[in-house]
Amino acid sequence: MKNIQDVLNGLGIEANNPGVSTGNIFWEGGAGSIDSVSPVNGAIIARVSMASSTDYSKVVEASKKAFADWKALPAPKRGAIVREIGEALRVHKVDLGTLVSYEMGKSAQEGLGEVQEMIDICDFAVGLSRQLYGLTMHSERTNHRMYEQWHPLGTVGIISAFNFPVAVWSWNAMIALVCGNVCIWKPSEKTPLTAIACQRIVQRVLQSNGIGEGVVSLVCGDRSIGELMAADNQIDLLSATGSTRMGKAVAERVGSRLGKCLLELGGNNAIIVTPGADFNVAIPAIVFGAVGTAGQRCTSTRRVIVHESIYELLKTKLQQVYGQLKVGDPLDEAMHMGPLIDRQAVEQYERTVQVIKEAGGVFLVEPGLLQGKGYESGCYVKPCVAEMSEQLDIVRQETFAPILYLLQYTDLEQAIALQNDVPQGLSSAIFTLNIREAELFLSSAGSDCGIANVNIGTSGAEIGGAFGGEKETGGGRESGSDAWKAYMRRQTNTINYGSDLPLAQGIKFDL
Ligand code: UN1
Repeated sequence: MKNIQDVLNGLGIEANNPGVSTGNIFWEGGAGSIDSVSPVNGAIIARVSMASSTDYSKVVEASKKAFADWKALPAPKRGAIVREIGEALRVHKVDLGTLVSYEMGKSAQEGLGEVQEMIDICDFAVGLSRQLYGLTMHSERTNHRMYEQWHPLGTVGIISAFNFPVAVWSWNAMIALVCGNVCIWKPSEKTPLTAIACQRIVQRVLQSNGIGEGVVSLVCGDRSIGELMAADNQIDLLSATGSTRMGKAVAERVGSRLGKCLLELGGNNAIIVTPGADFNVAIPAIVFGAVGTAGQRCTSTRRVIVHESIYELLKTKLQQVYGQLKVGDPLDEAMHMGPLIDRQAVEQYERTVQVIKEAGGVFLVEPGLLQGKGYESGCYVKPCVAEMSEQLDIVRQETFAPILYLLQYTDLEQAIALQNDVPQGLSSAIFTLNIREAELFLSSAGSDCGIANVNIGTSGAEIGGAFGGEKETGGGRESGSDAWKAYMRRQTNTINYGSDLPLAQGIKFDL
């Protein structure tokens, strides 16, 4: 594993970092500064200055100026720039992945995986830049042609969360860019350094291609910057990832100006394990889903709904596997799980554990705070499993921590009802070798989530599909498939190449 100082040097991170950038130009924000603290060991990694409202206004102004030139560049040429960003990410993959692990706390493998996800979305976006297809329709009128085309929106604001500090930005930014938009990123205050590292990587690509200020901007700032974005008519689309509480505030504010937003909020993802499930795939899927990223993915597995006939067997297996899990320094490849993001997250974990106990939940794998050597940051907790006799309120809430709930079912309809009976609707899975069970789960009578998998866990989606979910998850779709349409405006065009003016619906209007 590389020395952290070398990683920071390789990414252009200094002791004090300007937190505002319009692409090539970086400047000190006027709203003080924050320290980025690693949950791995509690060390201050570096300092970042924060944007004031004046800084924000300057960035928006630059983005508005940049839009005219950027959208005039043919889409495949925009794609060629994104291709170079993908190449630059390949070069910096290890450094950026390591910084993701160090600043956020996810395992080294997951840090690398996150950068791979960025590279993949760049590749996807490059192909997409030649496939921003609209439909052609047959007009009901003689000598008329109808078609639709997709135009860029303008400035896309991106608010990202700490758990995927760089990948979720890239899903939005790379697609937005090939679609002809300019973008402004407000990263999580908990992970500003990975954002600065990305901006530096992009800066070099923009510079060498002579792309001016305002195409790709960064504003490190607190929630007041997010509020400015939500209220700002000049933000043509606001894509926000985070808690349901944040998403509701964004949706209300953006809605009141009839603006556009794209929300990717909380999940409360369940795996249904049927009597015929193959435990060799089900068990690792459950455990990776529950403890990967220390349970801090939107797609983390929070509930396992198990058929009564295999309940005891599954319990024993889970106990065995949890007993082997190693929690510690995520940069150490031998560890399965790193720390939570900060002590507030630990307090939330402890509060949830307390509520589970009070509600009569029985811990099959005990929770607890890890202390002593290697755990000095105070952010390490034990992944735990609680048996619940019913789906109580606490189970229906999303706690961003490695807490897994076990529930029993008797028939599949009941399991599906339990799985759907939560406010969130992001990801879901069933483990079965029975085609009737699988198809019922995937049918309209089955899972109500944006993602529904068979013999695959709830987390770890590929970029090629549209990512997002229903209900309190916010309804947005990002990443692959035709999610790009949210970043463009559709225009329907009807052209009359004849010398008469027939009206639609056969209406007569004689002069
Ligand atoms: C998130 O948790 O916000 O499917 C994103 C996954 C990842 C992305 C998760 N590819 O788990």
